[in-house]
Amino acid sequence: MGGSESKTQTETPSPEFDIPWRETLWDKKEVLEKNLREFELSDSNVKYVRILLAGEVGTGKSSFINSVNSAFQGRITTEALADSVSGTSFTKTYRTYYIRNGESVLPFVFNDIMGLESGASQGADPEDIAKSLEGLLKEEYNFNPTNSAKKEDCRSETSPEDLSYCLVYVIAADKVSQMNQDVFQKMKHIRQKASALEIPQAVIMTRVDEECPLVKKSLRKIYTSKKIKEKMQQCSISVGVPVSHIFPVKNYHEESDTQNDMDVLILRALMQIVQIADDLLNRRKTDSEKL
Ligand SMILES: Nc1nc2c(ncn2[C@@H]2O[C@H](COP(=O)(O)OP(=O)(O)O)[C@@H](O)[C@H]2O)c(=O)[nH]1
Ligand SMILES: [Mg+2]
Repeated sequence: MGGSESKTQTETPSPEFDIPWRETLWDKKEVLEKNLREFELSDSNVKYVRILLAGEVGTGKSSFINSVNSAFQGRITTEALADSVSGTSFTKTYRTYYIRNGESVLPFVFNDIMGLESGASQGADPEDIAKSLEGLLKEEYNFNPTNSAKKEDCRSETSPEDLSYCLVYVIAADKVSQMNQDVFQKMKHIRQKASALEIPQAVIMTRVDEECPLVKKSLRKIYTSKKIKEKMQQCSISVGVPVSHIFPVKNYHEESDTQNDMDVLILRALMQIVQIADDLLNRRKTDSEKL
């Protein structure tokens, strides 16, 4: 009914908000970095808080760990070995990534868990993810999609450093729409486990440059891009994490030097996650003092 005609006459809405909906201090990278380097955990008996990264293969988990390390070292590092051909290889071994800080290491560490692929024969067994939340998986454990960890793969006793203090879902902005029901089902299972353990949850939304041309051109458009906000809202609904706990980043993937704006988003996301993790550490400390 003349719909197409009237459509061509209406102005296409701008892809951009006039003002950013989240404030970002683009020129405060040094302060952010310093605050993270000097971060003191609320329990001085605990050396570090463990952050568990979970997500499908190819979402940028390894790239995020590398990007965090690169931001602190001031040069591109690839210790966590991101796969250049996505979708084919998995992180099969459970290992801890430390970030060097001069002679020492920073008070937060990462684990990258094998993909949350759909289908029973793919990805880590949700039981294994539950075990890693509880700090039970031994270092160098090899994930196997058809079996969960056996007794010999698990610790009989855990120290506070073995436990996870934040569960971070890594989701690619350009793949949110294609995420499969199976994956959400697995996430739901893990979320229930994390909630039972009172472990806070957050989302790192990667590949924002692939999703939005404005952002590809300038990362500073991250919070004025309507597309990115829409993706974050979509993530929030599907994963069940509030938008306030979703942090969009662009990971290092083809750059040869570190860049201020990429570092700012990465360090800001990290700061929020470390604070959330430390809140749990603080609660556990207070609870144990009450006993
Ligand atoms: N353009 C772009 N590519 C990314 C970003 N993060 C990761 N990648 C690429 O996405 C692919 C998968 O990343 P990877 O870290 O191996 O994912 P993992 O399987 O979750 O560990 C690699 O080709 C990365 O270079 C990003 O923020 N932007
Ligand atoms: Mg990986």
